[in-house]
Amino acid sequence: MMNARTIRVALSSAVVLLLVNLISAAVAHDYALGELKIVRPWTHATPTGATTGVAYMSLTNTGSVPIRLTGASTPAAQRVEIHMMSVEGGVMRMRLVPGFDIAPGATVELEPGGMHLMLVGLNRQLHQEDAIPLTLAFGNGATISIDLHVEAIGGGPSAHNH
Ligand SMILES: [Cu+2]
Repeated sequence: MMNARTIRVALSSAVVLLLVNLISAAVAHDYALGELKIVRPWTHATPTGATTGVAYMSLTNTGSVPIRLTGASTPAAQRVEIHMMSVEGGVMRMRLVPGFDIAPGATVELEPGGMHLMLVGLNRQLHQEDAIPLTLAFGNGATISIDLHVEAIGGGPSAHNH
């Protein structure tokens, strides 16, 4: 039987565990590949039957030469496309691009309403709190495998429709 003291001990170890989890989650969200920093890669949870997902992250080039993202892939989808957003006649449209440069010292934000990675032909549902592996490929031939953290469903870019 638990008395007040054992409950307190149990509670404080739960708090410690929570902190440890929060810290490792924060660390796990950032990656580095040479001079490139990849911060907070994430995606939205998807409803049942969804065929596409969208991934976002922040890419910073801390080096002195441009870094070009040339593609991405994930076991969770048939392919990953790089999409730009543009406004044509007052309507937001997505445009497929083969890649983009991150200039020296620059940060490129992949974010709702802006540039993003489109997970086309999802072969599984993306559940909140899951980690979805994603491989990024660069112009110099380098690749890095990262995890997309799956955030809650909704709150996504309203202009995003497929
Ligand atoms: Cu798109």
